[in-house]
Amino acid sequence: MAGRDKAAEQLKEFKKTQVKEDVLTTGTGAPVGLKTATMTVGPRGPVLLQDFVFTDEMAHFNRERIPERVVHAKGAGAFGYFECTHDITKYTKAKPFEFVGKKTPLAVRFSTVGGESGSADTARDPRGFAVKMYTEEGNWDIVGNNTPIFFIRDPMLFPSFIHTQKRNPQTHLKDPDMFWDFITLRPETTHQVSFLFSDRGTPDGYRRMNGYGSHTFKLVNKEGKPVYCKFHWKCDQGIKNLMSDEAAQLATDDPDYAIRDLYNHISEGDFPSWSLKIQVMTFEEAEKFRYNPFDLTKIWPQGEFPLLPVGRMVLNRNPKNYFAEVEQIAFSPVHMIPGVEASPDKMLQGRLFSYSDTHRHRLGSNYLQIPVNCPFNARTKNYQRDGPQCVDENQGGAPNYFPNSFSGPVDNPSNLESEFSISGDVKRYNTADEDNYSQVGVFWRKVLKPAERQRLVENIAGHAINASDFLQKRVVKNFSQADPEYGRAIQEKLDQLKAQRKAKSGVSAQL
Ligand code: HDE
Repeated sequence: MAGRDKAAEQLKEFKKTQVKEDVLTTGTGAPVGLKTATMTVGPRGPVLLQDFVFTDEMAHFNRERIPERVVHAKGAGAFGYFECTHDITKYTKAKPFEFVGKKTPLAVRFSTVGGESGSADTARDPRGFAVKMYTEEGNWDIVGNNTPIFFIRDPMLFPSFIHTQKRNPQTHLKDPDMFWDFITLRPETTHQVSFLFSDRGTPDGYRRMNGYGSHTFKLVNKEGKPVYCKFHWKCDQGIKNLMSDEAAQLATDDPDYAIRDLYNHISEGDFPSWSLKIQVMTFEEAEKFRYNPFDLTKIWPQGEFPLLPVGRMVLNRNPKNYFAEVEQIAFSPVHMIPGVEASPDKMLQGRLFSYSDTHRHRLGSNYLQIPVNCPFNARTKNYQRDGPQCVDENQGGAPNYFPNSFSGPVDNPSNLESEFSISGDVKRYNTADEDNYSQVGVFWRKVLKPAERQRLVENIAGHAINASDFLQKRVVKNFSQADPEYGRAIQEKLDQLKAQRKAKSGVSAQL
């Protein structure tokens, strides 16, 4: 029918693939005689407990929901491949970069961050950009965002920060006081907040945005030599953002706008792609660098650390089943492969613990056996056994202890991580004042065009106007420290909005 897109036609497409209808069964595979009526004593009930067709269905329904992700609950997934286009073997022995032309299968999940699983896709929010490559040496996840930076630089603050983006514990409403209180008490957030309230805070779907590994990682080559690196996924479709009013309109007209856009484009054979680029910093350069190169609130200037081309990611398959392949996909920054290692970045280190921990809670301790998470291009051979929902062959008769004399899997020093030395006094270092404003000033003055600066100011003021007066003062003070003009413009807009509100309430008082 005219006007119906691929997503709307999905069930008809399914029907075409069915040569004849399947026989309906219970969960145990027994054929069902009548699906529309319970088994009762007489036409008015009661229902018999022996009705397995009913209890089997109902008991499963009662357990359909697993916990949604505590952040990044709403998302879209797709599958495809990564193709290496440039030789970077001098930096890394990681399998996807083994030779030019090599293709590695992958899965991607894009997401919003703060909203629940039913929230609107066009909300002002960072976007998750998580990639899982199924390599011959295990699964490698780059679990990034559409921003090269983040709000905080110490993982201790993450749960509190997220609470301020979510709902007030009493009102169950989003709370501008919570939001701006935290943001202005922790000024290291200023850089990412400026990004968030700029046009890039409302991307036009998931196909029109960049992705970033964001953290500093280590690449290690065959000789065991490491360098530091950052990953950039540059959108081949070109970046496109929604204006605030368009985003707000779509939130009511089509809250699933980004999921639908991705699904339809892939269904129609218009496969989105991203070019992978890296920045490289040697250990010597890192040692001498003028600020902490592991600080996630700062970028590495591209003038000093140019982007090097590496390859291309293409998404050419939609999920066959959303729950199986997207809701259950489990990314973790700790899922690394030989040739890619962690840097000392505290935020990355915090995440190395957090993700697999949440998966064990959300999906169970055998989450790596779920097909979409299973490293199908490698083979899992280890000494882990049993646990809830063990659904593979549980490594059969192989020994379950190490070392052993019965040909169980063995380790090999060629797979050892690179060595590094580190020293320092053990203590809790307060990082609150580690230059929170220089790069924000550059963003304001050099990156944004005048019209973009104006929209940024309008977006910040339009949100902060709903916070308490003392917080509005702190907002102005905070952004003034990045650039006096930035703060002044926010103050001016706040005054304007206040005057408008006053005039409006005056008019309604006269009515
Ligand atoms: Fe996450 N984050 N995060 N995050 N994150 C999760 O993992 C966490 C951070 C990101 O599509 C959770 O499976 C901590 C930065 C993406 O499934 C959780 C810290 C970046 C996704 C978690 C951060 C991200 C998540 C929630 C600070 C970009 C969605 C459910 C130390 C570089 C992945 C889950 C998907 C999801 C923890 C900060 C990206 C709770 C502790 C920085 C794309 O584990």
